[in-house]
Amino acid sequence: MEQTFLMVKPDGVQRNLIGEIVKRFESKGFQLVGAKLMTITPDLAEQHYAEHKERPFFGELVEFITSGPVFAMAWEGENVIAIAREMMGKTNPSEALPGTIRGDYGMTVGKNVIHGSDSPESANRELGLFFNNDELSSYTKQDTAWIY
Ligand code: IDP
Repeated sequence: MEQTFLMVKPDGVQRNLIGEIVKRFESKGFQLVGAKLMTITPDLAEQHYAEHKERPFFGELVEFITSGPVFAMAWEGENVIAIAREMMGKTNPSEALPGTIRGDYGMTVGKNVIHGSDSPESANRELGLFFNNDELSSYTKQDTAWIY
């Protein structure tokens, strides 16, 4: 079963959106396998966003993502990486469709509420950056047979 890394960013935590966001992925049928409230260090932020190191907004991005606690999550399910990206909506909330998380709750690209891995490679890398193996639970939920 595929896994992805999702994270409620500091703006989402401050705006009391943790529950709403968890609810959307639970209701869809995905399974939570790990989660924690944490404050990202500058070092972890730079590793997480390494692909953007040369971009003009990199400093701003690192400053923002370390500015308060985030809610880091590992989710599991068929095709969860791509489907979670669809549920998040476009990077710029002004282009994100209503019904998506960014479309419903975001206003600017700098404060777009949620992060989600964009490929199996980044999911693997990001899960490894944020979680130790013993923080992820492998378990069978009773409703699985009613979802697949
Ligand atoms: P994604 O989060 O949808 O995968 P990426 O292109 O990987 O989008 O960008 C990472 C994050 O960097 C975005 O979620 C957004 O918060 C921030 N970002 C992207 N472009 C800009 C920009 O032009 N100005 C400020 N922040 C940006």
